[in-house]
Amino acid sequence: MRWAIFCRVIDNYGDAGVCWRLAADLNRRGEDVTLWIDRPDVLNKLIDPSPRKDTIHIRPWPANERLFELADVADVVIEAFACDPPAAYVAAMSARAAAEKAPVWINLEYLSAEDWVSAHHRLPSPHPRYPLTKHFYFPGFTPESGGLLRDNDAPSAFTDERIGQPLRIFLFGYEQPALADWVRVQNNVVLSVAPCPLADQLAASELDRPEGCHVECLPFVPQSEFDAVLQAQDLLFVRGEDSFVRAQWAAKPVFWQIYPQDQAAHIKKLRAFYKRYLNPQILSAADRERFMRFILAWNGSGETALCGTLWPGILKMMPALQQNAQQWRKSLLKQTDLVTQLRAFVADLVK
Ligand code: TRH
Repeated sequence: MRWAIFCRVIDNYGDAGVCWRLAADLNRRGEDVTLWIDRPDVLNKLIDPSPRKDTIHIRPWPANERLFELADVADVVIEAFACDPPAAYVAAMSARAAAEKAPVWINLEYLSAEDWVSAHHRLPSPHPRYPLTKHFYFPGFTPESGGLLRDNDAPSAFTDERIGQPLRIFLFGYEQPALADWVRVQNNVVLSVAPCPLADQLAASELDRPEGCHVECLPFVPQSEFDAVLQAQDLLFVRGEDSFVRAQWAAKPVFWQIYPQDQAAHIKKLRAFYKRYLNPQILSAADRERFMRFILAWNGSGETALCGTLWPGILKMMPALQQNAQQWRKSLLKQTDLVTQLRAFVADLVK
């Protein structure tokens, strides 16, 4: 079938990152995919510069006056993150529905671990004016959700205890007020920082960095090489949505800086995730409580100084956090991945 994915980049890389990963996974499974994106420049940073092996058609977001024929309309339209496909395209979808058969219209939502997700997953929403129905698709961490993008099951090369070797910590985040408090207590570590505000903060002269805290600035690598970067680390400080999911597949302790939202909606999402992630069979109540205080402060909900004072206690939890990360990945592998579920859902809808 012909799939069309519509993607508007709000900011950062994640909107493009998720859509590219989705397009590539669908394409690898033999689907004919067109990705309409308003920021091809952002996408180009994610795509391998070498000749591409995929057959994905990348299209810049259509000009407003552009009209579409019935034949231009895909069989499956994926509206990523409620981005509103071009009006002319939706009108052509409606014309196709009237003339032959309505295309499947899926609204792919942002990933959330909150409980309400599964009750909304796959819900239909009839269009107010056109003979079209949009279905909501919610990724998630439970079998009742739409699952997670999992384009490779590469077993995580679990770095065993490299006694005495510096701890390797990956950093990819947003502006971080707690960074100075946290860096101050680092010792015998290598901070591998990706291009992001943290790299600039670490480079600032006024930041007092202990002798034993080394910084390695990483280049921005194509998405296909991103997993390997994560595999080479011991701890993963990630952000947003896609790097956050890749860190879970890497089966290393995940320190998530969630994309900030107003009215602290993001803190609810953060808590919902860690409630599932921190396994009571592996981490004591005291450990879980300490970890939550740290991660809340890392996400601006708590004193930034806590990121310094709590860190030694987090380090003591490391073996349990590593076991927790392995166990979490095993549990995620039990659920069907997003693209398998999505294709099955679409197959049901086109019957
Ligand atoms: O860049 P982000 O902060 O994107 C965010 C989130 O998607 C969030 O959900 C959304 O609301 C907001 O944008 C508008 O974080 P994220 O999701 O991790 O996306 C980063 C992408 O960049 C991801 O696909 C991994 C990729 N990446 C590389 O390919 N190479 C790199 O070197 C790095 C650092 C990232």
